[in-house]
Amino acid sequence: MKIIFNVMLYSISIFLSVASCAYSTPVQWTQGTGSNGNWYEIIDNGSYLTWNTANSYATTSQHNEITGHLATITSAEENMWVYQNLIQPLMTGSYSILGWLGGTIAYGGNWEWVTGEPWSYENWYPGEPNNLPTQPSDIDAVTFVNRNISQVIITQEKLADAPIDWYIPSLIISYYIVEFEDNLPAAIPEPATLLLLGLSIAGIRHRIRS
Ligand SMILES: [Ca+2]
Ligand SMILES: [Ca+2]
Repeated sequence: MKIIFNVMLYSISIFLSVASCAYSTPVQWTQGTGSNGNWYEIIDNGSYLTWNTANSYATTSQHNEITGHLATITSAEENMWVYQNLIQPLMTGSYSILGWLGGTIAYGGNWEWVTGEPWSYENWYPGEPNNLPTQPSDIDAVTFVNRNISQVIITQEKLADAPIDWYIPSLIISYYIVEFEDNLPAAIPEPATLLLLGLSIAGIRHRIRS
């Protein structure tokens, strides 16, 4: 009997999570300075989700046969366009809209976008980033911050950092923003890959000479 009850509970929780997950329609950035033709979508998971889960959902989603990734905000224009077209329309109640983006930082490292695009634009909310990794196992990620408390919007198009498993009941990160682009720059090889590549080229040269 207990097993059946557990199965029922599990089924109900799956149903609830599916039913509360709200998909929007991807919107294309076609006009204005910096417009890149990419599509963007904000998805409300309906409940707390970690950055890893959001990243996995984003990289397995497709639009027009283009695979998505968590959005990368690499210019003031992109920052404002995403804010005005995806986030602002949702700011109708006195609640927070916190959505994962595709930026992370590891302990002792630098901020990186999941696409390998250069980290050259920043638009931090005052006081951010303030959750930088303090342990070798820590990774933090970047999120849009839009808190609308008591009908007063206290933050707008700014970004903040948060631990990838951030969970505070009053400030749940339940959204994630996906970007679909088919003109991604070629990924920059990791230093270790470059070293291996260099060694194998050296090996080929050696064999050719000998
Ligand atoms: Ca981008
Ligand atoms: Ca923070």
